[in-house]
Amino acid sequence: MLSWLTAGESHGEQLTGIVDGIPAHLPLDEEDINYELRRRQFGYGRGDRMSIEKDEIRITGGVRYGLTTGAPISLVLYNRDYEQWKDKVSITPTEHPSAPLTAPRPGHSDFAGAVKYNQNDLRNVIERASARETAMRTALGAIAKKLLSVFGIQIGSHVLQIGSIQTSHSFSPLEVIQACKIDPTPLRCLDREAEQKMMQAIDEAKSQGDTLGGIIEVVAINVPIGLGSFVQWYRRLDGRIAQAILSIHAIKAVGFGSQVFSSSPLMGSQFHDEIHGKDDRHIYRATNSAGGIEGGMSNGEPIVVRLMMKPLASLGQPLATIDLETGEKRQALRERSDVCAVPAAGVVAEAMVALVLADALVEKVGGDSIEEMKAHFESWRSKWDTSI
Ligand code: EPS
Repeated sequence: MLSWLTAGESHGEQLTGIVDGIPAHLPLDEEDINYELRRRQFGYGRGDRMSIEKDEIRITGGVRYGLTTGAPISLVLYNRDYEQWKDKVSITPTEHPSAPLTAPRPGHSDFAGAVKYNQNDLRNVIERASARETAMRTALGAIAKKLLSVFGIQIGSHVLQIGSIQTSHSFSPLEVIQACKIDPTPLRCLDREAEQKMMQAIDEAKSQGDTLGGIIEVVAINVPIGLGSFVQWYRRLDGRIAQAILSIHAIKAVGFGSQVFSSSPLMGSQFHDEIHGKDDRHIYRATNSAGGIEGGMSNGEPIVVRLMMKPLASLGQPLATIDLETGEKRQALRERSDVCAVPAAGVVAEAMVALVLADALVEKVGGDSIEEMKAHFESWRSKWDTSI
């Protein structure tokens, strides 16, 4: 229903994005997207690159006089760092190419990417594999968020753990959404005491030339019942969200509901969410262990997704590797890196969840214009209303 693609390299001239399938007449301006780009750039633990980049989108197609036209929407994001890298990433052949990089970094795409694409300079892998690409995903996700907001669906995220430091209690989806609307805290963590400790842990890791990962929770509220389907494996909403989340750089695990990474599994009778009714059409659950998805479909409860990010693989103190040209033992090449990008990954995960939910919504109540979509949405939702 919706399709989206990105192109461009980390230090190339620009990132490019296209999303196709957004209906006509959605109000959209560059600030809607820039707001999300600023959220992604922010966060304690980012490296020097973030002081170079000031991400600002250009919409180059699919919008006229502030409204989408139904055509593919194309986006451009310039890399400011390109000025310093022009020669190293030149599109045209150059007389003085930079020396090839041949010492793959463990944990990165370097080794398998070089073998797969028959590259003898790792730069040809690193540039596209870089997490810089998530800036464009965030921009595409901002358009999906704008579409979802017309139907009351809102998405937010917060940080639950960095390194070994965890938040001391959980927060409701509504609290998470509200917190995302006000000034962000340094790590986008709702437990201020834990956040201070997390910042200390980041400082310590930085002083040791090391990196830290963590756990993030993404929530979506007012998701209507019945997005996704149980009838084919590839239509299941949880499967679609999981694939989208795991495609984000450095994300190693994903699950649904607040129990998902818990070390003490509950009995079935404790785990599952009993069904209650307020009146004949307002069904609700007192608990949400399912994370808002049962049988591959949204069940009307908030969608709760948890994801685990590994510690970044670019280390100040590089690990052992083999030089692919000489076969000799070496230390992995040192690239400039962030110490911790967990808060930024939360914003990227919101974008990916938004794209999947927008895709599933268009599939369920699609139309070529917002007016058509709204009419389909209202007639379908009039049966059940679970909005909060
Ligand atoms: C990244 C390495 C760093 C990050 C970058 C992702 O970039 P550089 O090598 O230029 O210092 O800052 O992330 C971004 C540029 C971004 O916008 O998030 C990597 O190797 O993936």
